[in-house]
Amino acid sequence: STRQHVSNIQVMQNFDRSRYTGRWYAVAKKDPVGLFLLDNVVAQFSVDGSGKMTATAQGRVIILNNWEMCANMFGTFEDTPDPAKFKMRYWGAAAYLQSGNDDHWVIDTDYDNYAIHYSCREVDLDGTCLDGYSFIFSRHPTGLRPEDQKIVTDKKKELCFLGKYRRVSHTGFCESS
Ligand code: FEN
Repeated sequence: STRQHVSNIQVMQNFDRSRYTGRWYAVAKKDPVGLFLLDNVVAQFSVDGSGKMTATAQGRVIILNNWEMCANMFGTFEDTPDPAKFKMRYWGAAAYLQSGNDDHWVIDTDYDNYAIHYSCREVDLDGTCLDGYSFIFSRHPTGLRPEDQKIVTDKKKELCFLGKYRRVSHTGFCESS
């Protein structure tokens, strides 16, 4: 397969942010370089009265001295001319969590079962993605339905992240907080 130019990646057509609201369970992720969420990742998207999208995310992290913590992250989204492409400013509830500003693209979703998210942080001189991350989300805590798995595999190939995803386990670690 050929390497994909970030600018050529197809995103969700006519993305409808209100249908995207609510809870999404990460079932797989491709990690970026550096600090991130380990597992038990659950995201919650909202749209406020003025139509602005916001989100929260939880996930397990291991900080100094092997302390397991549940990280509570917040994100606000800035619109772009493409309705499926956002700029996300994110930060953590705790000071030790890194904050940043990432692209946030919705590649594909049926709103009711699966969603494929993509974020390239660093584009190489040749236009391909050098460092980025991606989440496969499900509405179901049990994972993707068999009928959605082929769609997701095809999209992973398009993003050139096939084989780089890891399953995200849900052990209930973040459920008490
Ligand atoms: C996303 C969608 C919903 C909203 C948000 C999302 C992105 C979350 C990100 C999390 C980053 C976590 C970090 C953790 C960290 C896309 C799910 C907001 C981008 C950076 C450590 C680990 C160890 C340590 C310090 C900090 O900072 N972890 O010692």
